[in-house]
Formats: sequence, structure tokens, C-alpha cells
Amino acid sequence: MKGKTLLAAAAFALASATGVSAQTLQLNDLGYFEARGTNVLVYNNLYNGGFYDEKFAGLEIIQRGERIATGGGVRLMNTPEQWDIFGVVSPREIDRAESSVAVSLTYADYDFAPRLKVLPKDKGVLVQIWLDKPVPEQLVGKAGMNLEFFPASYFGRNYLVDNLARILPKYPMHDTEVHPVSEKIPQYFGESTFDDRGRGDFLVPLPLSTGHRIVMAPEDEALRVSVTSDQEISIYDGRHLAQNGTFVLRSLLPAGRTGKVLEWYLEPSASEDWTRPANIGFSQVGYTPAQKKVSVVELDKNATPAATGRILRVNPDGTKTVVKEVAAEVWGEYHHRYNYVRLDFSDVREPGLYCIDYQGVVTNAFPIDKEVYADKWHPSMDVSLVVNMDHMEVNEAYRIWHGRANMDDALQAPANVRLHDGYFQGDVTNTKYQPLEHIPGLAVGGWYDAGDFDIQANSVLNTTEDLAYIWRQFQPMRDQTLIDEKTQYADIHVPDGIPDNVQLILHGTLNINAQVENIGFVAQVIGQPDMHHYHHLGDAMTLTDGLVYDPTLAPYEVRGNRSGTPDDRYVFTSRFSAAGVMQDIVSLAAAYPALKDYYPEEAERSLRNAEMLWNKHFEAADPAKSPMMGRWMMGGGDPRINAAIELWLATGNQKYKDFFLPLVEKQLEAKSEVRRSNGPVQNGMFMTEFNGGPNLTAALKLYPYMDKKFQKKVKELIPAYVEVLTRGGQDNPYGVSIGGTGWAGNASIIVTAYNCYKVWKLFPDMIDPEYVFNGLNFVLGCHPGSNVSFVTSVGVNTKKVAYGNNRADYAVIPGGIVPGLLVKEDYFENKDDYPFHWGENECCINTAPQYVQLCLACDEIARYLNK
Ligand SMILES: [Ca+2]
Ligand SMILES: [Ca+2]
Ligand SMILES: [Ca+2]
Repeated sequence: MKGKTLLAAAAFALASATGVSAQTLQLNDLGYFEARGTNVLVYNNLYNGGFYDEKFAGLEIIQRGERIATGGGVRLMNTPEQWDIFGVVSPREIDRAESSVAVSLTYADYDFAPRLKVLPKDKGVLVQIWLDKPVPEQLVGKAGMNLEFFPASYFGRNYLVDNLARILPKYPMHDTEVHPVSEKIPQYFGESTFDDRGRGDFLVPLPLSTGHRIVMAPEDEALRVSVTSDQEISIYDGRHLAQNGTFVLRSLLPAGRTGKVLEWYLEPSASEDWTRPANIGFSQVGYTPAQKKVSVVELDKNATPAATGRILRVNPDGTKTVVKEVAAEVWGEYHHRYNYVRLDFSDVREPGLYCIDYQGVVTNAFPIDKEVYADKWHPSMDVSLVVNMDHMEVNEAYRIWHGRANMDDALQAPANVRLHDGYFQGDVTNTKYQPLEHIPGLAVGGWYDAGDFDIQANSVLNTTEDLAYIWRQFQPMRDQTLIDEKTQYADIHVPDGIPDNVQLILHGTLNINAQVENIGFVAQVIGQPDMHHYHHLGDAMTLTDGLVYDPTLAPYEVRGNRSGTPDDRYVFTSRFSAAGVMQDIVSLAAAYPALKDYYPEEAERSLRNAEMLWNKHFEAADPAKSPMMGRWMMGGGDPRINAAIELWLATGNQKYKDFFLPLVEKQLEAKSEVRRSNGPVQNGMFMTEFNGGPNLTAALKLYPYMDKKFQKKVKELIPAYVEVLTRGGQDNPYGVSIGGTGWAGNASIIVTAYNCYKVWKLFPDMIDPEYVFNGLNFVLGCHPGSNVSFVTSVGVNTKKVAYGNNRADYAVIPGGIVPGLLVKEDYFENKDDYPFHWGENECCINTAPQYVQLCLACDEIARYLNK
């Protein structure tokens, strides 16, 4: 032993002396293996919980700046799905002396805790599995070392298995088997993603190839990864089971052995001279002449920043003219991985087409023009908010996006059922309905909340509310959509004489009123009854048979308008709270002024229901008596304040003002209090407003209607409020608060920028309107990772894929806003070839009106500045 240690020490000394290590990959300060152009991470990223396997945990490979492999570890199936179980990960053990990282992965139900250890060797790493006890009998032939590769990264590439050459398929085209379900390792909560029509089967993908050495994309230096082992390695295609599946390399653990039972030599592709090209961030919609224009450039840490960049104007004949040489302002390192410089070209104001040229990279062209913000909200209002309408047939020119869906809505959820989006029905229903009883009247209005097909309370309420605020603030008269609620038909790009903003508000109140009248309140969710329906991809109309479920009929039997197939959605009603009902009131009352000229009956109905709910639940909604939910959980205030304000604005009734005024005045007197939401909140809603400063949400809304004394008090608080709104951007070169480890932060950035507009609108001398532009610029391309626009179909270089309900087609629904950049370890990611990361790419419907508001605000400011 001693001799070996000495030898190793001598080798280390030699390596140090010559500056060359025996191994290519070095264990760095963040505890992952690093070489130029490649990184191997070992559980630096963990399963978040909540949504199970998000394909962002385990042994992972980042190569040439892109995360190409994930999910490395001991798994129990060939191609794990989202809901398949994974081992509980121990804290990482980092041994600096031998440069190793190890974790144990415990499957407590099987008394199985394999240990995964990774250490550098030659140009790669050894991946070892160690066992104290042999693989349990139940898991023999199931437990294996897996490593997953993102298919879209490898489209158009090949692989070698031993000496055989194969194409990595663009589309799953290999073979599967069905096995009896008794052999299946149960998923979390016993879920089943597979509709076996009662046959008792489950699906097992078979290997594409098997050998002792598999090389992924040997022809492409950026993607090449080689795995070699004494044991057999197979490659599988998980997309046979699930569209978000991956290519999986897998070796089964041998039976009856302990100690080191498996070893892979994994060799990624390093490159001594690789430098990531500069990522030049800028707004992909361009700039209005009078605004600030600051490009933020993200640079490889091995790159020496150039002293200057150039702004090029593109001439009609295609030639480019240098209009400005810009000194690069070095900002420095942010978040460990990259360095940043800023290029300020604000004084380029001449309308025209421009590019930015820095460090050998020339960007795509973009306009400088007075009108850049005028139409950038159209796809959200015209398409995203229309295509996501539930209970409608949605047409666009020759295409039907989906038929009239969920016309069988909905059944009272039975007790103690959980839904796959974080919802649970407890043992109290809070309604007059029996479990599985059809609740009438619900097949109207509402939106799919995001990439699935449920109606969530937060989504339908907040979307309606924000659409109402758009009308209050901007009254956009745009009419480019035919929306016929009688025949439940919408036609995109077809004017029908009524402003679309108003019709969208109507689409929200129709659903909210139906829920209030038939259930008593807006249910937390109207969602699919089982996993097979929940993961539906395709036309929403094919999700259910449209016929009301009748338990006296056999499955698939149809009689009249009833069917024995239990596909109707469930109404989850157990999390009722009087405090939550206050949000129902806000949305209905806020909608009233917008609806009253166009749809007077629906306007009256909305106000009637809002006042009914107030009278019925006011007492119980006292925060001292009612559990806090939804927005108020984040804001921490009395949920009745906003309800009373909206009722007062809608009715002028003094009793509402008498209620809210002392409470709002008390908010203005309150000492600032730090309230911070750290985790992802449902659908990317983050608490951003009262982060240790005054809460002026209510006060700013009321400001125009209040007396001088009230206005003076609010004005005094504005500097502290502005400080809170702008503080989050001070730690990075982009000037916005970049958040999001589980769900990315675009929604929060949009809301914060719009709050800056609200201040500017009332106190134009007290805030720099550039803060409003800055949030939008970030979302539209001036951000880390890439410079793609995070709003689908908006901007020159815009998202190619998103997690809408057409994600299986690697497509987008135009006008959706993706969550954006996940921040993991030292890495920012928003994949633009793999649409299936919800935290990066799922377009939540309630972000659409927030984005529309911000665009309209920017357009207003642009017109003011350009005057
Ligand atoms: Ca959902
Ligand atoms: Ca219209
Ligand atoms: Ca049905």
C-alpha cells in the first residue's frame, strides 16, 4: 500500500510540475468533474419532488455548454417515466484525496441501497456501483445503471455499438413487449400511464442494440460520449412509452454479487481549444429610438473580452455599415460559469435594421423603430389565449386547433383522490353532490391552465382578473377574433365586431359564474380522473367522449348522451376556504365594467354573484378564521381588501370603502416586513412585490380615486417601493431578478416590470421607465444562456419549441410565454430543442395577460419618450 501511495504522490508531483494532470477531468470547487468543453455532474442536481423525474438530476453531462445527458444512476426500468420511482439520494460524499464523488440511492421498499461512485480516469471517469448486499430477488433483471441522453440533441447523428454503426432514430421505431402487470415496479402512488383496456399488461421497450462499448455521436465532437464496460450495455428509446422519453444506456446489475458489481468507463469529449462563442443578449423585437439600448454579452471564462464591439446597420442592398464603435464595459463574473460585458449603444436612434458585432459573433438583425412594441402582444391575445380556451372549437384559417372539448364536465371528485398536478381531494367535499355525481352547467368558458387540460382556480381567476385590468388601463379595441359562446366556436384572425379583450373576459366569467352557481365557489381544479387522461397529448376534444359518465353502464357502453367510460373530469372541492372565495369576487367584480356595455346580462350576473359571495363569506374570510390560500398566502394580507376594492369600484357602495380604507391605511403605516417566497409557487407565480418594503398594491390601484391626504402618504412611500422593485436586479449584469431553481422566473420578471410601470404612470419623475423596458428586454432575448425570445413567435429569433399541449410535435402555440431560465448549480438552461421541461418551457395561461399588459405599457412609454 505504502509503495502505491508514494508512486501516486510522485505521479501527482510530476503532473503538477509539468502542469499536466494524469486525468483530463478535474474535480472542481463546485464538486463536479470539469475539463475544457465538458463537465460531468454527479447529483449536483436533485429531484425536486412534486413532479418526480424532471430529467434534471443524477449523473449528467454538460458538453460545449449544453446539457446532453441526465438521469445517470441505478434505476429499476429500461426507460424511466416521469412517475417511475427513483432512489432517495444521500448527501454527496466528496473525497478530494481520490477526487471522487459518491452517493447512495436508497429504495427503502426493496431494502436496496446501491452506492454510486464516480472518479476520474484517463480522458473520462469510472462510474462504479457498489453493493453491501446482493440485488434483492424482486429487482434482479430490473435494477441497472442507466444514463439518459436527450434525443433532440442527437437528431441527425449516429452511434457505434462495438463495431456496428447505427442511426439514432428521429422517431421511435424499435420494438416493445407487453409483460403482465404483476411484474411491474409500481410507480409513485401506484400511477399507471398506460391504458391497457383491461388486459393487465404493461409495456417494456426492448433494446435497440447491445454490446460492450457504445459511442454516442462519434462523428460529432460536441456530442460524442463513449461508455465501455465488461458487462453488457444496451441502448433503449424511451419515446416508445412517453413522448418526453430519452435514449437510455443501461447495464443490468448482476445477481448474487456484492462489492463493486458494475463499472463503466465513461468518456465524454473534452477539447483543449474549445471556447464557447459569445452569447450576445439583446431584445429580439428590437428597440424604440429613445430608449436605452444595452446589450449584455456572456463570455466563456477562457475568452479575453474584446475592448470594443460594433453596431452595424443593414442597408437595403445587404451591405452593412458600421454606425458605432462601442467600448465594452466589463461587468465581470456572475454565477461562476461565465464572464459578462455590456455594450451601451443607446445613442443609435436612427430607425433602421441593425446587428451587433462582438468577439467574432454577429447577431441576427433587429429593428430600431418607433413601433416595435405596438404589436408584440397580438399573438398572446389572438392565439395563445384563444387556442387554450376550454369548451370551444378553435379554428384558424384551414386548421382546427381543437374541437369542442370536455362537454361532459364534470363529476364531483370522490374522497381521498389525488390528482397528478399537486392536488388532493380530502374526505370533505364542501358541496351538495355525491361522489362521482355529475355537476351540471360546467361545460362553458375557462382555459387550460398550461401544458395540460385542466381548469385551475388560480389560472381561470387570475387570467380573468388581469384581462379585466388590461381593459381598465388600456381599453384595447383590437378585434381580430370571432368568439361565439353560443355555438362554442372561435375563429382566429376573423373580426366579429366586439373587442377581443372583452370577449376573453367573458370567457373567464362564464366559467367562474358557472362554478359559483353550480358548485358554490371556484373549485381548486377541474382535472382528469386518472394518469392516462392527465398525460393526454393531442386534440383536447379526444380527451373524453363528451358523454356524461353513467356507472350503471359497462365500460365503453353508450346509451343516449351517457357512457360507461369513466373519462369525465373531476371537480376537486375539498380545499375550499372563505379566503379563497375572495379571489372569485375580485375576478367577477373586476370584469363587470368591461362587460357591461357589451354583455350587460353577464355583467349583472357577475356582479350579483360577487356580492352574494361577499355577503355569504365575508365573516369567515377574516384571516383570523380562514386559512390563507393562493395569492394571499404570498402577499400575507387580508384577502377581503382587494375584493372590497373591486366591489367598490364596480358599485360605488360606501360599505365596501368603509371596510377597506382603514385596512389599506394601516398597510401604509406598517413597518416594512421581509416576506420572501423562495420555492416555485404554482404556475410560476412568485412573490415579488413586498420583499421587505411597503405593500402598495392596493394603494396604487386606489390612488386616482382618493383624496390628497391619502395620495401624499402613498407618494412618500414610493422611493422605498421603487427600491424593492429594482433591488433584485442589482447582483447581475441584466438588471432583473433572475430566479428559479424549480420553475424559471419570467412571470415574476414580467410582473415586477409592470409594477414599475404602475409607479411611472402615477409618478413619472420618481422611477426610471427603463426598468419597465428592461424586464421585457430580458424576456425577449437579453438574458443568459442564449438570446432567444422567450415569447413564442415573437421576435426575430424566437422559441422553436415549448411545453404547450402540442409539445409532442416539437411545436409552439404562438404568444405563449415560457418560464425561461432554470438556474442549476452554475448553469442556466432553457432548452430550445427539447420542449418537455415544464419548469423551462411550459406556457402558463395566466402569464399571457401579464405579458400583454407589459407590452402595452412599453408601447405607451415608447410613445411618450419618442415624442
Ligand atoms: Ca394543470
Ligand atoms: Ca372579436
Ligand atoms: Ca365522458
